[in-house]
Amino acid sequence: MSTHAFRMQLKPGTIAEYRRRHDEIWPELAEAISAAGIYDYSIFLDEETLSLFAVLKRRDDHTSDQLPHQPVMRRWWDYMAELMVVEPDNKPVEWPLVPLFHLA
Ligand code: RM4
Repeated sequence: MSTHAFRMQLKPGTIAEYRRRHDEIWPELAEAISAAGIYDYSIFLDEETLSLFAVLKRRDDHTSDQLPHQPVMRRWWDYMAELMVVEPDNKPVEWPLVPLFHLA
């Protein structure tokens, strides 16, 4: 297992809608994420900057590289694109976060 973290960015005025859509996350998307070996996945919001901090765990045999090729992932990204800063193909821009400290 390893912990992976990255930052994403919301567009102004989207917090409530972003939260609502995640409260109602599509079961088939949750299943695809879980089948890729990802678990304990949280997203935190900095209300001042609208930065989103994603923190998740990946099994050693995870296949998260394959997730962008899954139709359900692409549908979700298309659906979320109006709320987030995205790449030209609607994948959210992900800025890496560097691990600095961990107290187990
Ligand atoms: C986020 C973003 C991420 C996805 C989560 C579930 O808004 O689309 O890529 O992993 O939702």
